[in-house]
Amino acid sequence: MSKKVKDFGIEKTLKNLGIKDENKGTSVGGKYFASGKTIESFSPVDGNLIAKIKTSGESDYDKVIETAEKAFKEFRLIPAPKRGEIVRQLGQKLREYKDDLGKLVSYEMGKSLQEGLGEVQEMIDICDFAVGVSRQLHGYTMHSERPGHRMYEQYHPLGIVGIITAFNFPVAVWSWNTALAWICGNVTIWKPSEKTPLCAIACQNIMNDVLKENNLPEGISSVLVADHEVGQRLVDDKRVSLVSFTGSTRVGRMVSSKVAERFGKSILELGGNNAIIISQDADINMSIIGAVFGAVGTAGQRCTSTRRLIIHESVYDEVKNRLVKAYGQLKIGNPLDETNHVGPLIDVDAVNQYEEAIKKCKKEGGKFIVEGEVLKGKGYESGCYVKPAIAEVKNSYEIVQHETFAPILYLIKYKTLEEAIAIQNDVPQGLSSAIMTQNLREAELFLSHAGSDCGIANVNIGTSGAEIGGAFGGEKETGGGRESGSDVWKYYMRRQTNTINYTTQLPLAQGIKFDI
Ligand code: UN1
Repeated sequence: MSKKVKDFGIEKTLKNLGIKDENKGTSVGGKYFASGKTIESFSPVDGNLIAKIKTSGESDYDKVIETAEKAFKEFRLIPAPKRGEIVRQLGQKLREYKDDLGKLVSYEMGKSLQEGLGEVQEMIDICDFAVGVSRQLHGYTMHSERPGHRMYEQYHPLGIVGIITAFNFPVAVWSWNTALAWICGNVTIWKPSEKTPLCAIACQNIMNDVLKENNLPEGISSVLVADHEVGQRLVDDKRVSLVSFTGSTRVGRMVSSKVAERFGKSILELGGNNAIIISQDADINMSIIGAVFGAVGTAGQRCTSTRRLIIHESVYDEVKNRLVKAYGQLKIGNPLDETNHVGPLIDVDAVNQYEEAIKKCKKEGGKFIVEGEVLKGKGYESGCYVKPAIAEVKNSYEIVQHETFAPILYLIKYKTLEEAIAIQNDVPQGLSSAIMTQNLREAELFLSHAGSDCGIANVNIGTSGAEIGGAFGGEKETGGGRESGSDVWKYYMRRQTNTINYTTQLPLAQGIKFDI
């Protein structure tokens, strides 16, 4: 471990979170298994090996599923508000571990410490939210068309919920799913990204304490650090009632069809290609802040990152010049150092994709007004640091239609708002969108049915940084799933309509007579 990183207290953080030099990749409650191959987690911050993990093998998988099935039989009998109490305790522990977990997220994934802490805050917030929802799992009551009958609907737990997450939000996405899945009476099995296994092990260690302190069955919470074949087993397994998948559109397409084939349920959070429209009536200061944070925050690796700016021709040059100036002031470096704005990409593969995208963009005619570059030299030894870039493009370029998980921002000029909205919608993805305007008519048109086709549409804020209270997700190739707030809990339950006859007759519906 380098001296620099020692200064940031990583060693202590790992110890506090129960991360050892060698870890076991499967944990069912407090029971650990590890019959698979060993993987290593390197930090993109300094390129150092953080720890080794012995992954889950074939035989571990069945043990996990069987323990989860057993736990479900018990857990579903616990009243929902009592399950909420378990989630409340998790939220409490996350408050205690916020600094450590936020720091681990920053060190293993590479996002800024502030964003790492923000991610843990999202976990705490979803726990609070889920505790409230645990007392509100309500269905409608309807008036029966038959006399002396009562009709209503209720929601029951599903069973095992499989959660497959990406590296970019290595802890929060688990919590959005688990907090709701648990209050709904389900048990969860988490298959985290192989790029951020230690974040997952740390979360599981925290949850293990909650389960132990409450004397609850171990199979309520499991983590499987394993390769994609084990992920595939979760997807194909009939015993897994719901698969919540966050990742690329390419993999999401396979997950979706495989789960549908066996009539399972899925929640898909796939790629985004998010734009901000900056109108002639925009507050330009706010627009610049929103655009820069949206494009370079998390080094452009959020699914909600701002990838396109659609700018009115009358303010185009002003916005462009101010962006160039703002990008010139960005400090790129160790994300644990709070004076830096931009940290590294997750790995060298991601750096290659960034370079590839720049090449493609230039080939299609894109004009870079802020050139991209892979940074070398002191502080950049991991090879994962890149310069955020800006290019003037046409929306129709193949590369602009594609989500590149890197800080490359595309500028597009427009004349009328209708044209801007058409450009904003003219991509395969439909996650997040925004308009910067002080004009009510423009804002309302953007939010209307003739406006943005995305799952998230904002006015005078950027595309990223969604609050947990709203339903999070998007349309088209983003997959149609919703996670976290609002009434999303319904995805984690099965719906049942009940009709009760409290008379001595058996009248049939639709006026049908059946006399014997
Ligand atoms: C993601 O990138 O997968 O809106 C999720 C945001 C965060 C969530 C992003 N709350 O940027």
